[in-house]
Amino acid sequence: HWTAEEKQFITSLWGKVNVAECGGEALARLLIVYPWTQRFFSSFGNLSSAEAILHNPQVHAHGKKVLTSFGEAVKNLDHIKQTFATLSKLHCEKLHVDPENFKLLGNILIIVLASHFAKEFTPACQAAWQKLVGAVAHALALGYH
Ligand code: ZNH
Repeated sequence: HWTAEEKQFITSLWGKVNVAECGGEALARLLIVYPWTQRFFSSFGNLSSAEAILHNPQVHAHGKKVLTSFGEAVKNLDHIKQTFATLSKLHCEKLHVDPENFKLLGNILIIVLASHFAKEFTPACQAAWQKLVGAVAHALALGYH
C-alpha cells in the first residue's frame, strides 16, 4: 500500500537521519510536551524541567533505542505489522504503555524531522512520513487485548 514515490520519500530522508540525535530529541519533546508520559520513565533520573529532560542521558539513550527500532519499519515497509508484533505485546503486557502514546510520539517525530530538514521536508514528504508513523502506531497497538 505504498507508492514508489512514498517509499522514495521515506527511505531517502531516513538515510540522512541522525538516529541518536533525532531519537533523543523526539523522546525529550514527548516528555516535555505531554508531561504525563513521564510516568513510564520514573527510573530515568531528573525529569524536573525541560532543561533537565533535554540533557538527561537516559532519555537520549532510550530515544535512540526507540528510533533505531522505528527504523525497522523503514526497512520492512511492506511488513510493518509483523515487524512490531513482539514489541506490541511487550508494551501491552509488561510496560503497560497506553497505545495513544505511540500516536503522540509519531507526531512529535514529524516535528523533529521538519525542524531538522526544513525545506527538504516538503508537504508530500510529510504526507509519506505521516502515513508511516500512523502505520507504526497502528502496528504497535495490534497486540493489545
Ligand atoms: Zn517503547 C522499551 C520501541 C514507543 C515506553 N520501546 C522499548 C524497547 C524498544 C521500544 C525496542 C526496548 C525493548 C526491550 O528492552 O526489549 N517504543 C518503541 C517504538 C516505539 C515506542 C518503536 C514507537 C515508535 N515506548 C514508546 C512510547 C512509550 C514507550 C510512546 C511511552 C510513552 N518503551 C517504553 C518503556 C520501555 C520501552 C517504558 C522500557 C524502558 C526501560 O528500559 O525500562
